[in-house]
Amino acid sequence: ARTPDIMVSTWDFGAAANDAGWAARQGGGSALDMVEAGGKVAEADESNSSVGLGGYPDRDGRVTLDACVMTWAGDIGAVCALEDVVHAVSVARAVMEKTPHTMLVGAGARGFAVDQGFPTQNLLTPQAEAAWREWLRTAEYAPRINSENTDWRGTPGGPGNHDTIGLLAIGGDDRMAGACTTSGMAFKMHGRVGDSPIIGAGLYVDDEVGGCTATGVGEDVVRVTGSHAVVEAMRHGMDPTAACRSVIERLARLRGTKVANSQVALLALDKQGRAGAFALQPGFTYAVTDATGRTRIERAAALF
Ligand code: SD4
Repeated sequence: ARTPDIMVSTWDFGAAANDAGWAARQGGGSALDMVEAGGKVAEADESNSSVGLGGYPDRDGRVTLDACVMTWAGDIGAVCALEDVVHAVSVARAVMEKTPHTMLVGAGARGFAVDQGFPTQNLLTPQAEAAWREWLRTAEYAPRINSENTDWRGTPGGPGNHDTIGLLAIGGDDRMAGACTTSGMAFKMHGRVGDSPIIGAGLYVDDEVGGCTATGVGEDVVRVTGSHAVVEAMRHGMDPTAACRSVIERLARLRGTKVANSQVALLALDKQGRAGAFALQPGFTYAVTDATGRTRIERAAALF
């Protein structure tokens, strides 16, 4: 029997993304259309300081976006350090659909996007610029993941619930797709790339098994190729929550006290339509929209 439509995405603001994804599905869109539509909502939302427009810049004041997409067929596309183009998820999709390659970075990604007709704009909002200038005053230009005065995202005061968005959907044709899009760590070194555009780390989809997406400290997600590890755990029989938990526990064993103040959260959806998540730290939430079209916010359990 086919799995009813379902869509999940990271954090509370995933609810608005899921609404857009659901509308895309209602309009006859595929699972890929669902996750792209959802990612675009977060990218266009200026109040989200970790994705797209309004994303906090790197330490040189440049907003650089990372994104990827993956389909049921194993098609993948990604962009890293994309500047001046808000819909990084759509550029990632274009890399997948319009090039023989799977990843474009920096100036090459921007040039490709412009050639494809994507509009350019300044992504640094006054609010993000003010946050960066404030950071410059005290941070001594030192890139850092955690400190006593910043939250685990490196953001002074912390953006609360605002973070990278990862999305997974099963569309009416019973096929799964996923997307992940971010502006990365606030005030990172120029050129730094985290997990979000890395297939296997920030996102992985296997249509036989299910998919996973990650948020949090990208450096730590990459260490365990978090999303692929979760999918493999599900392949060997774990449910989504247990699979996410097993990978978080493995990261904690591997890194010990080095991850004591870091956040990594994993969100998985299996091919039966079961969603689950697990995080290093408490506070990770995700949005689930089920076949009735209703969205609920779930709170993940955490190791610490
Ligand atoms: C990264 N995982 O670039 C992303 C960022 C994130 O704001 O989730 N935090 O490491």
